[in-house]
Amino acid sequence: MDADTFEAGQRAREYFHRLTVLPGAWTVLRLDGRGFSRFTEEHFGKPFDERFAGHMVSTAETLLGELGGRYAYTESDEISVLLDPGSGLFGRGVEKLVSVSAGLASAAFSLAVGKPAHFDSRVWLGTGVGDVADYFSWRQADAARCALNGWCYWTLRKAGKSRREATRELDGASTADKNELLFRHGINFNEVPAWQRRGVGLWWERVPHTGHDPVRDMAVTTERRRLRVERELPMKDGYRELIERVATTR
Ligand SMILES: Nc1nc2c(ncn2[C@@H]2O[C@H](COP(=O)(O)OP(=O)(O)O)[C@@H](O)[C@H]2O)c(=O)[nH]1
Ligand SMILES: [Mg+2]
Repeated sequence: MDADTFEAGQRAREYFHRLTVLPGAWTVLRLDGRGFSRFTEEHFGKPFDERFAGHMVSTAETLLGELGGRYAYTESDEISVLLDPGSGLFGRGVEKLVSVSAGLASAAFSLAVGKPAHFDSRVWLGTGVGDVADYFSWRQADAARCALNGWCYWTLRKAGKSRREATRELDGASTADKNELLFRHGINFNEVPAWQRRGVGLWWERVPHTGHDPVRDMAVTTERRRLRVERELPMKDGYRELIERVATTR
C-alpha cells in the first residue's frame, strides 16, 4: 500500500467527520456542565449562587462571541447558543461544532471559576423561527421546573432532612404542593430572583453612538453593537416574541 492510499484509508476512518448540519436550518448548540450537581455542592451555595450564575453568563458571552451566535440562553448549568441559518461556521461540521463549543465553554468556565470543570455539547435543529421559539420556551420551562425542585430540595436539606428523606418527600409532589412546601418555610417562589426561575438571555443590540468626526469637525451619530444581558426575561408569549425578534434581527 502506498502512502497516499494509507493516508486516504486513515481519513476514511474519521467516520463522522463529514457529518454536517443541514444548510439553511436553525441550529442551537446546547452545553451542559458535567457532574455539576457535585461540583456546585462542593464549591457554591445551594440551591442558587450568584457567583456561579455569573460564571455561566460570562461563559455564555464567550460562546456567543466566538461562535458568532444570534442569541444565548443560560439556566441552571446549561447554555444554549442559537446560530443563524446562514452560518457556515466550521463548514457546519457536527464534530467541530460540538467539540469546539464544549472546549470553549470548559476553558472559559474553568478560568472564570479557577477550578477544572467541563461541558458536553449537542446539536438541535429547527426549520423555522417558530421552532426556535418552541425550543427556548422548552428550556425556559425547564428552568422554572429545576428552580422549584432545587429550592424545595435544599429547603428540606437545610431543615435537617437527609438526601433520601428530601428526595422521597418531593417524589410525586405536584407543582402546587412544592409551592406550598416553600410557603410553609417562609419562601414565596414567585419572589425568588427572576434569573433563577426564567434563566438569563444574551443578545446583540444596536445602540446609537454620538462621536466626533475630526476631518469634518462635527458630531456624527453611528450605531454600535452592544451585548444585552437580560436577567429579567419575559415568560410565555412575551418570551416567544422576544426570541422571534432577536432571531430575525441582524
Ligand atoms: N450552587 C448552585 N448550583 C446550581 C446552580 N444552577 C444549577 N445548579 C446545579 O447544577 C446541577 C445541574 O443539574 P444536572 O445537569 O442535571 O446535573 P449533573 O448531571 O450533575 O451536571 C443541579 O444539581 C443544580 O442544583 C446555581 O446557581 N448554584
Ligand atoms: Mg449538568
